[in-house]
Amino acid sequence: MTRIYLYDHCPFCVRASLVAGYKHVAFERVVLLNDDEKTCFDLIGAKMVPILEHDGALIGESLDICKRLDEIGDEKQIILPASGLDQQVADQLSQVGHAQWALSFPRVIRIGLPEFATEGAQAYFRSKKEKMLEMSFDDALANTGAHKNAVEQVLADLPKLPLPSERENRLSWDDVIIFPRLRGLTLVKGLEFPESIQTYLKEISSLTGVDLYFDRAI
Ligand SMILES: N[C@@H](CCC(=O)N[C@@H](CS)C(=O)NCC(=O)O)C(=O)O
Repeated sequence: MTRIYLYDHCPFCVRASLVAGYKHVAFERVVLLNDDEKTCFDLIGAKMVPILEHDGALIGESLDICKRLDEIGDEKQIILPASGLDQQVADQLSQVGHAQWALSFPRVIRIGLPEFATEGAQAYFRSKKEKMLEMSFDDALANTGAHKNAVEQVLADLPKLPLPSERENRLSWDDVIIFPRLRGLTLVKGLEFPESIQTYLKEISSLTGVDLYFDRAI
């Protein structure tokens, strides 16, 4: 039995979903409510997802989960090695980390995701993230223009991301880091992605079955 406990919006969980999808691992997808602390504590002793349960063993770190999924999945679905691009992109995006949070946190509770199906789950998330942002969700939304500009400048400066279609439809370990950091931005209506990044996101999405939020953007 293979089961992954996750939140749909969580970038660390997306890492696991990418590898599971690409490697054709059959698993039960358990989306926890964001305020469900008990399930996480019972499983791994901390309020943290993703959590992989496989053959009675539990793993609570996303990259360890990805490695395990790589081992148990379809061996023909090779994941190409990391090239350093993952770190470069992560560093560039970190320059606008706060603006990225300010764009995505107040929106992600409004698009009907299962982890926010109750008012309690939404309130739990809001309270944690408003502290991280040091501003209310209302203020974050009111400053959308400035946050968008900052993020768009960094997106425009990102290096060219190799496409799966350019390398026999292979996923790479760079993609496991890069795609989850960009996916959350697809729920920001009107945010301008360079054409090449849009193509990258769509190709990785169709290769792995991990969806994007463009159709629900607000
Ligand atoms: N080091 C962990 C980090 C995972 C993580 O930070 N997960 C977030 C969700 S995005 C979490 O569970 N935070 C606690 C919470 O949401 O209450 C990993 O890579 O697996």
